[in-house]
Amino acid sequence: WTEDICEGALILRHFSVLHEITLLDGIRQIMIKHPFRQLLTPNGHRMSVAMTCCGEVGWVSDSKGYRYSTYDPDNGKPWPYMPDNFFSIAVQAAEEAGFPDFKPDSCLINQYQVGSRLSLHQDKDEKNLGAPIVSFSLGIPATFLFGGMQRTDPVQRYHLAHGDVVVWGGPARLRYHGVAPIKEAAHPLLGTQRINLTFRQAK
Ligand code: MD5
Ligand code: FE
Repeated sequence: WTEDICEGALILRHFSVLHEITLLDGIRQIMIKHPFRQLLTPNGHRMSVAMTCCGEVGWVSDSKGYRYSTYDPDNGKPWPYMPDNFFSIAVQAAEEAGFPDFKPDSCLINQYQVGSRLSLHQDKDEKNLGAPIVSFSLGIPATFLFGGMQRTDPVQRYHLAHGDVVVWGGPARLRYHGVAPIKEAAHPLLGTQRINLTFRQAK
């Protein structure tokens, strides 16, 4: 079922459960050539979340800043092709949420271990801010922090479990958000990690 967060944002509970094997197999193949790595922020802090990408462009961070890049700065190789079934599952979720024209060209794959967190930020490096971001949660649960248009605005908390998909568009697209430190837990397929996939129209 669906749960409204605000105008433009909603949770499709359990949406990707029936696609879990497809998603995990795709992630495994991407990881072989482009392993998860903890990037440095422009301030020189190592992120607690580890990342990799697929699609035409991938999100990267280093001392030069945040940006989308056509290649993995770790090894100079282009990002792996976004699997066709990833693309169609993300498009289907966006449609269900009321965004019929979503054409993702980038998928950021975030790996959270117990204790990993993502501090409040806005996603604004994408060229097309009119397009939504479609986010898939797999593995152990997280508390998602949903703030306002200012970093200091109060946050609402949402529990995101394996299979939940969130679509962030319209006026929600530029809200501050983050992930609280992941609590110890285990998932039968993923063990003690959470994986989040975010599909974006970044180019
Ligand atoms: C996560 N990832 O759970 C989240 C899910 C990221 C990130 O935040 O940047 O990789 S995506 C949540 C999101 C995207 C765009 C807008 C909003 C939330 N929002 O308005 O709250 O790893
Ligand atoms: Fe974000």
